[in-house]
Amino acid sequence: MTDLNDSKPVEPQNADIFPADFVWGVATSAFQIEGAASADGKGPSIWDTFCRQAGAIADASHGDIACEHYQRLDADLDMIAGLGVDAYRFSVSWPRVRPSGSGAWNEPGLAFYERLIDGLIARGVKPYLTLNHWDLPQALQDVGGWANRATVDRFVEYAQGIAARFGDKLVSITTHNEPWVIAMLGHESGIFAPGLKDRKIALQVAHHLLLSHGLAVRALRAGGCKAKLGIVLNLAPMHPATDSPADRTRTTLEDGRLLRWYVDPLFKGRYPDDVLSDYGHDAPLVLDGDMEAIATPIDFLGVNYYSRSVVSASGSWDVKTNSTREVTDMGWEVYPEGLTELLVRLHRDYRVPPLFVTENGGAFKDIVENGQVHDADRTRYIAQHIAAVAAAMREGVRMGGYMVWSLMDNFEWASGYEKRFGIVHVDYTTQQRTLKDSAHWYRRFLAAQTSGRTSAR
Ligand code: IFM
Repeated sequence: MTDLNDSKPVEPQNADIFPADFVWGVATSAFQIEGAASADGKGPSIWDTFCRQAGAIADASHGDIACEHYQRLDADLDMIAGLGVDAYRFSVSWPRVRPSGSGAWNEPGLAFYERLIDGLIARGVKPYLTLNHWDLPQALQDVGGWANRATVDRFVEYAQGIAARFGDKLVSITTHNEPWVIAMLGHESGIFAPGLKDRKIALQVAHHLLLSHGLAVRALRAGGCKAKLGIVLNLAPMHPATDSPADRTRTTLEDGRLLRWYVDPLFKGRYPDDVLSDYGHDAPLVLDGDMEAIATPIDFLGVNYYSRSVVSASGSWDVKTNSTREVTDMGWEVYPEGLTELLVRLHRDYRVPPLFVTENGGAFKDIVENGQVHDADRTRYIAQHIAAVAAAMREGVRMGGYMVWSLMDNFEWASGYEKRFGIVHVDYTTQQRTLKDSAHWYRRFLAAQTSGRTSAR
């Protein structure tokens, strides 16, 4: 399966492991690719605002143009279909469809997503929609953003509006992408929008995100929505740097902050006691009924996996000096067995519905040579992680699908356009798309899967 030689066909060695209905996909998000930041009535999002803050983005860039996906929709849909994927995971820009986050809806914005969804279906690709991939309408931030409980109600209305318009056509709706990132990077460290630095606010934001997720799922179900409903978390196994009690204790706490703080409420209806007591006065205000709402059953859990974390009480473990592994351009250690470990743990410790790897991929430095990008590092990364999913399935984990992050190079948040995760290269001057070797490999791998499925029947 990890045959990376372009000239040889990829052997479908996993055709017996991945069932015929296993969903293979590619993923993107609205702000990172669409551009058209103020076209056709779109309102500003918190990321439009954040990008204007001096020093916020490494290359001082923004999302005004990005990959011009808004203007190049049809060609991009052809490109997606050409990869042979089953599904495309994309997000809706809330301020494109409801510019102020409340009040009037914006028909041209809705029409764009209608074309996207219909275009996918016409090409035989399943639409997997995410409601919130971080681009909150700025108008809602102006009245407190996710720290304001009223935003929970606005989100439920937004979810209902999208489901009413597109619900019948969608295979899957994700409420939030990576609530930990929104809460902690956006409100505690402040390195992401909206750029606040207050842990108490961050934890209230995390609670409101989880609450809005649960209430939206309830509302969509009550409205008869047929799409599968779930949430996507960024997770990583945490390993202690040494066997010392201090490192191990710290690892348990960090695991609680990243994983258990989200997975326990979703599947056990409570926050973990050890983390709650560590947060002390910063713990969020939780009202009667909130935890029951958060634990509303879901149809799938999405896992975004990139690497493990190694934790030392003193903060002294550094990937560059301590790891013998390959490291991506983000400085993240390539650690595929961590994905198996994580999926198996979720399966064993929680009553989880089918799991999807909703994002997985690597940023590597790419060189375009004669219209080709020989990204053996990225290809290897993806192949190793698909093998890690297969290993989890062999241990009994119920897996629904796997999606590469990302379809194409795009705006990598605080890193701007300097980091490239795409299996398709984007020349930001000409907007030319070039399939990298990893895209060709993925296409061949999927074709081999399909023929494996066909011949197995
Ligand atoms: O680009 C991001 C994506 O938006 C969310 N998950 C992680 C990716 C890589 O950093």
